[in-house]
Amino acid sequence: MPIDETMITRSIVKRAYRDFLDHIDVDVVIVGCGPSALVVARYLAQAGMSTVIFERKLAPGGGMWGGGMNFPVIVVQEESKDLMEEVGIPLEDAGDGYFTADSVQSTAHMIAAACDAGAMIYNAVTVEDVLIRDGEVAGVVINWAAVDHLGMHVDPIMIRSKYVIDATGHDAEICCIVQRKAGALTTPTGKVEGERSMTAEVGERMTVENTMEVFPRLYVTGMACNAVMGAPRMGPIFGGMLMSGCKAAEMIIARER
Ligand code: 48F
Repeated sequence: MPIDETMITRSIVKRAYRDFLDHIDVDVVIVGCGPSALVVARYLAQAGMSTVIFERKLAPGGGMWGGGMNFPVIVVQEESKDLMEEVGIPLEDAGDGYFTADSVQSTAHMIAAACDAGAMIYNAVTVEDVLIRDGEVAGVVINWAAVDHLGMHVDPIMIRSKYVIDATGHDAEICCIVQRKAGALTTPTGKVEGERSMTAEVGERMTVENTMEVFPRLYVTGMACNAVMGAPRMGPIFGGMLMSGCKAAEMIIARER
């Protein structure tokens, strides 16, 4: 068939505008697209909630691609094995309740599963602020990551949502913004407490325990939970990240019932 270049352009622009218009007012915005975001997005989309992820980098997947020090292998523990297997990730039994997976294969499967469930992922988009209405988080303010990167003076645009999830990892960026601009979080000091040094066992447990609503309609998942609550990091064991995403989805779905 003869190829018309303008048909390529027209097809991209038509579909991109249609999809973007569908994601301006949604149930859930997830900021950051690491492993915890991919789990929570999949469950929320499966539950019928309109769910959009904004990820600053070109590649969604956060810190999962790199395995441990770029050896492309991650570890999960027995309790989170199902969350890997249900999206078709092959696991190897490493003994004593530990399992390994290829980090690239795992990330690819998790991204595909979130998209297949109906979650929309926008890559190369930075969330730079939130909307606050009546003391609650009510959406986010976004811009192209390239605009942010180049320091161009271009005003952002706004997305409305019933819930925002901070899945930005170690920096807990959205919680930092909310604490600075909107008031106290439900942390001991009302502020982001800051992540503590590596203790894998405690870090894994606390990530799940710290998965919560930290400001009205702002939830936190994954590594950001420990950054916000002052708990340790845990390195390339990923069960806590996955279980945290699962818990955040359960909390929001239960609230919607
Ligand atoms: O850090 P990250 O992978 O999130 P996570 O789900 O997983 C943590 C693990 O990867 C690892 C670990 C495992 O034990 O400790 O670190 O908590 O992914 C966070 C994503 O958020 C993006 C960032 O580029 C990364 O891909 N991000 C951060 N801030 C913003 C953002 C922002 N303001 N707007 C958009 N994306």
